[in-house]
Amino acid sequence: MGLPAELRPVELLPGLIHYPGYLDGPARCRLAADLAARLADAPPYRPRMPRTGRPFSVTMSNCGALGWVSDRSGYRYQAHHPETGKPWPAIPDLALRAWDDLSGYPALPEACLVNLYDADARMGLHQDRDEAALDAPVLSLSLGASALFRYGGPNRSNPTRSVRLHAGDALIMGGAARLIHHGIDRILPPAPDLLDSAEPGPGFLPQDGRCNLTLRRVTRPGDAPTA
Ligand code: MD3
Ligand code: FE
Repeated sequence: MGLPAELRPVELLPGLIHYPGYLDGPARCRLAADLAARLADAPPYRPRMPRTGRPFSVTMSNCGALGWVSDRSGYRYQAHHPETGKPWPAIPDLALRAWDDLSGYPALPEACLVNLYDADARMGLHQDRDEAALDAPVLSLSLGASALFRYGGPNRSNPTRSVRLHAGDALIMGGAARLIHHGIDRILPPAPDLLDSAEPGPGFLPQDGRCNLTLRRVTRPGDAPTA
């Protein structure tokens, strides 16, 4: 017996592990409710690309001691919301538990980036390398609409593949996969056969929208925090 086939972890690449349906319905519901409260305190805002100032198609917020932000001056981690100036709210407990369960990393995550996609939003192919703790994996949790996730290799020219990410899926990117290129090609429309049983939206998501949480260790454990 063991796990049903659709719940078995799949190693997409060495270090890139997909856990389909990692969060069950009640867990997704609780995480969404937690998140709704956090986002009331730290409202999603629309980041801009460095230099050009071009707006992202996703909106973002963060939880945790440090949040990832982007504006005309660049990408960085900072302790305060760029619009309210307030510290980011705490990382939802369920997300911390998932980190404990899946990361294998001996320190807590410091950042939980919240990406909100409407049906037309996407995220171009990029690497995550703004963290000093590149020995720590990145953990992603998906809520809401499904998405087509694309992943390649450490060089932009490496071949890419894609996989669908659904609500409740977890993805861990560590080791050899930590610096691979990746992105979200598109948000998928709700499956017609599931329309009746579709989960009620968590409130903060637009119709047919998607939410992704990425948990990261930013500083190397033991390093003095920077001002
Ligand atoms: C592979 N987010 O926030 S999560 C991001 O669904 C980001 O919102 C996407 O890429 C999203 O930076 C993809 C999956 C993911 C996250 C981080 C990774 C894959 C990764 C870091 C390294 C390699
Ligand atoms: Fe990324």
